[in-house]
Amino acid sequence: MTAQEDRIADPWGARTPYAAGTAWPVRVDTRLAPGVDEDAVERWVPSASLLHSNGDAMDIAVREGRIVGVRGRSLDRVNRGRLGPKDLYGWQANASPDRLTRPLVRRGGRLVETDWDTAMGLVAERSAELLAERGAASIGFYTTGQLFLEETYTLAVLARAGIGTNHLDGNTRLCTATSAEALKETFGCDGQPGSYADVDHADTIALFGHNVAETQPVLWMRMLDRLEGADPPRLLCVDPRTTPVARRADVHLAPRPGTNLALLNALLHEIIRTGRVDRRWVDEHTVGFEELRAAVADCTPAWAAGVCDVPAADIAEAARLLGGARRLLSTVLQGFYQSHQATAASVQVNNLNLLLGMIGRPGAGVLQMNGQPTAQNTRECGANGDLPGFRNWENPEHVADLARVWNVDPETIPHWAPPTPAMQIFRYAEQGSLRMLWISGTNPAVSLPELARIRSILAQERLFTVVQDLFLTETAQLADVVLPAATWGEKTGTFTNADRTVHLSEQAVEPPGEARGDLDIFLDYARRMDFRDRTGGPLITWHDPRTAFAAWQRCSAGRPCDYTGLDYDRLRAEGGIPWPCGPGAPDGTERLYTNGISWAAPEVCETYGRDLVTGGSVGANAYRAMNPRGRAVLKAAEYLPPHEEPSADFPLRLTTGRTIYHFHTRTKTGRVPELNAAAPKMWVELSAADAAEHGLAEGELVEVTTPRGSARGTLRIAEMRRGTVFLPFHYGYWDTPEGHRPPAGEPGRAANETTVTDWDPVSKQPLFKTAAARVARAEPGAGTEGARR
Ligand SMILES: Nc1nc2c(c(=O)[nH]1)N[C@H]1C(S)=C(S)[C@@H](COP(=O)(O)OP(=O)(O)OC[C@H]3O[C@@H](n4cnc5c(=O)[nH]c(N)nc54)[C@H](O)[C@@H]3O)O[C@H]1N2
Ligand SMILES: Nc1nc2c(c(=O)[nH]1)N[C@H]1C(S)=C(S)[C@@H](COP(=O)(O)OP(=O)(O)OC[C@H]3O[C@@H](n4cnc5c(=O)[nH]c(N)nc54)[C@H](O)[C@@H]3O)O[C@H]1N2
Ligand SMILES: [Mo]
Repeated sequence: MTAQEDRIADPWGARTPYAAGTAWPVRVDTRLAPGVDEDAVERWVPSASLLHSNGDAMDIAVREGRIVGVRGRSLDRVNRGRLGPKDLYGWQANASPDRLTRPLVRRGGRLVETDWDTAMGLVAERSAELLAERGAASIGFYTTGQLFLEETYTLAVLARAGIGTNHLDGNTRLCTATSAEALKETFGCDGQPGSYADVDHADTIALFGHNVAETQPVLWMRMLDRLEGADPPRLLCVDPRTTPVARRADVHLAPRPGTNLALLNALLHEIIRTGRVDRRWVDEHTVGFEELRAAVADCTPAWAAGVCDVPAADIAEAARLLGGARRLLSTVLQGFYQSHQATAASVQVNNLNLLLGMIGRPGAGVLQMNGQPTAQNTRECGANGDLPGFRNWENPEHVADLARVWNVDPETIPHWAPPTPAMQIFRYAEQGSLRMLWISGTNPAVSLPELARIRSILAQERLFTVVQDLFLTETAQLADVVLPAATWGEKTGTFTNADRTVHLSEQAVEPPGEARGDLDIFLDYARRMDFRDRTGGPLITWHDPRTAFAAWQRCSAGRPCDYTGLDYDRLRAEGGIPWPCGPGAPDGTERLYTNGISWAAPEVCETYGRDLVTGGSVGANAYRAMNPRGRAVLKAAEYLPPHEEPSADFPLRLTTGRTIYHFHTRTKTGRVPELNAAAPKMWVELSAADAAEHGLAEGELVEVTTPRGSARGTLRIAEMRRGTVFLPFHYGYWDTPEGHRPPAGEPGRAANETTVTDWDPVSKQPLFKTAAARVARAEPGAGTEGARR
């Protein structure tokens, strides 16, 4: 492409069609600042995108100490040179004039600038006081799926073995907790079975609650290129909205939000009834078939049609499409993960592929997708729900092994209960047992459900809040200490995408002002706290990205996510490499389970599992009895209706999600002119029929209300199922006069003013995709919508 092609208007660019089983052609996408051409670039620095989970590899263009653009890396296995709109334009956010450049501390109710020593001194002092007076459980850490592996691992070590708190979780709990949990329930262990290369071979691709066109546009380019080549795959889309994916699908099922499990149970029923099960494969590699068969015996398409409001004939057709596949690639994302039976429904997608024997060979795989760029690292480093290296907190030998790696007493590492999930950490803060919360790389004052509650928790006097961010976000405005962080392009580290591909991202330019890399900040804290191991040496022995990476390699050695065969030089030269990469797999591993199931045996599994309906633990003994040989577990679950069903007062079903142009709370994309202009204002989506019934017209200011609160936006009439209202969750308040909340006494615009404090019982992921709501024309004049931008 030419450097300045308009990829806002044409997000996926030109097609490069290819046939099944052939290599995806290269297409190099470039974007440079106006007036800069490739010859004027002084250095190209290897990196990958930090604005979604796809891991699009790119080189950062540098001139005169500034980032002046990006170019896709043609050799990389993930993108072969392609970039999406956020990749192409997003780098401009780094140079925003309102980056934080100095630490801030709250004095007399106001945040004022200070130096690093004062700010970090305060954080360390407060930590030490709380440790002495109230113990480790009074301190919590809420981190992200957007830091580098080296940073996340360091945080996990200092929180779990330094402070000794169980209260460490990521915003990955909002994001891919269900991905991890669904993989653990089925395969005994986290780790993506499939590979993006499966797109090259699949004859059927099924997307479950996954708007890949907008959320991993480069992966969608790969699918589009297959669709336009010889032997195109057939496409199934399950989404209540007519997304770009739905438009290209051979079969589009648009279920009522929150009924995924009923639909999947019916698909499984049909697969079994029509004799499509690969019995040899199932007998050899799985346990639980008879239980699953019994559980779905009554789940006919006619039954599911009533629950999901999808024609029974369409369900039967989808089952035929899936059952007739020879190479089926299934993907799952937030339409499933952010629902009340999230894990139960996502596990049924695993079951679908397992019943058909569609795992571990080219084109036959499951992608329980990640969302954030480094969510995989948050999980594998033990900052989100598990111990580092996919160790099982319920298995004393795994805890002892981790204690050996860290040279600490096993009792130092909290393992009396599962690591505390984020929603529970906020509950402890609300109740007052948690007195310090260190938030890094996430903006909960916009992204958590029920924002009025979250704001009141964060604003409490008794809670000492530390926020580590690039900008003065809604959350930072409620903090006691704000630490200015360096980000992508300004620091070095590695991260791992949704198909286990590890990329190196190197420092290209200096961070603004006094901003410091997250690793530096954590290491500074560890030094001040003087954390020690069992023999009196420093707990944290590393001092920079390379040595942190080496420490993680020791922790990952022999584990499913083995990184021992990787190093920075190799990643720089070769581009992305998928783990495990170590003895036995020196060049990395394209897909897992090519030789049967490997990490489900009772001694090695990451979890003994949970009941999919209640979330209750299975326990070691029951697991051993059920799965002594370590096969994949076919777990069944009964459908239950969403907790908040429509009523006379709230007749619509509310669901929320994303647009291609913005990333989350827009701290980066809202500061990029092209991306911001593409979607500058909060909006509300309704079907034409619902809009007409309410007497509402396109472009009107409307208000969506649930029992929690209201959000306002401009009405967009969209193709979607009747009775559903959709809100993008990107719009908070940082660019409004109020800064962090709606104007006093008035409705806000953030989707999460309306969402509910509730979660999936198994993965503990909050429900952003099911609630009951009503819509009305907004009173003129009021509200933050329309303010400034
Ligand atoms: N442009 C862009 N890309 C991103 C991000 C971003 O903010 N912007 N964020 C990244 C992150 S962290 C994540 S987690 C991913 C998320 O990526 P996706 O999961 O693809 O995105 P969402 O829009 O949250 O939800 C996907 C779809 O679920 C549908 N849906 C809603 N309710 C239901 C339901 O009950 N059942 C079914 N089957 N579908 C339902 C919605 O209509 C929506 O189209 O995107 C990543 N990529
Ligand atoms: N209603 C609704 N709510 C949702 C969702 C939904 O679909 N609907 N999706 C959920 C999902 S899947 C996700 S992932 C979350 C995302 O929610 P958040 O994590 O709150 O969203 P972000 O805007 O990505 O926040 C990341 C913050 O980290 C900062 N940051 C970026 N890079 C760095 C860095 O290198 N270092 C540091 N220290 N800070 C950095 C950014 O400026 C930003 O403030 O939202 C969840 N909330
Ligand atoms: Mo996410």
